[in-house]
Amino acid sequence: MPHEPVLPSAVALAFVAIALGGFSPSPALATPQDYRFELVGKPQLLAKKDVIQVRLIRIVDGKSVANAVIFESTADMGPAGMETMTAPVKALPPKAGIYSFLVDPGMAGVWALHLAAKVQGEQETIRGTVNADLVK
Ligand SMILES: [Cu+2]
Repeated sequence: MPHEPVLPSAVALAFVAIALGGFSPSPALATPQDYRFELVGKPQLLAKKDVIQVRLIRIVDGKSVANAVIFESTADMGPAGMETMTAPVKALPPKAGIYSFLVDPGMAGVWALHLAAKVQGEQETIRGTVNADLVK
């Protein structure tokens, strides 16, 4: 029986371990370890309101999470230096990993959409923010 070389696969595994372990998320992420929210496309106008679409990305594999429950969504103009200016946000039904929010901005400009989500198998709440340029 030929001698099976085990070394190559062991080396490959070690590389994977180093690649995963060496990953350090940027300090700007609201959820330090595993996830981030990402804007999808440009916000769309709908009856003088804006529809913002986001995806929740699992950083380690870059895949979008389709079964998150986003239970909190707020908007403010923090990115434009107006933290106290808020806007009503209505969550729309999610579709294929895309989470949509209807925002009624008091003025045009860059708005922050703050989100809090529960993901199956994760103990902690996932929090994040996306900035979106909204029109009025
Ligand atoms: Cu403002």
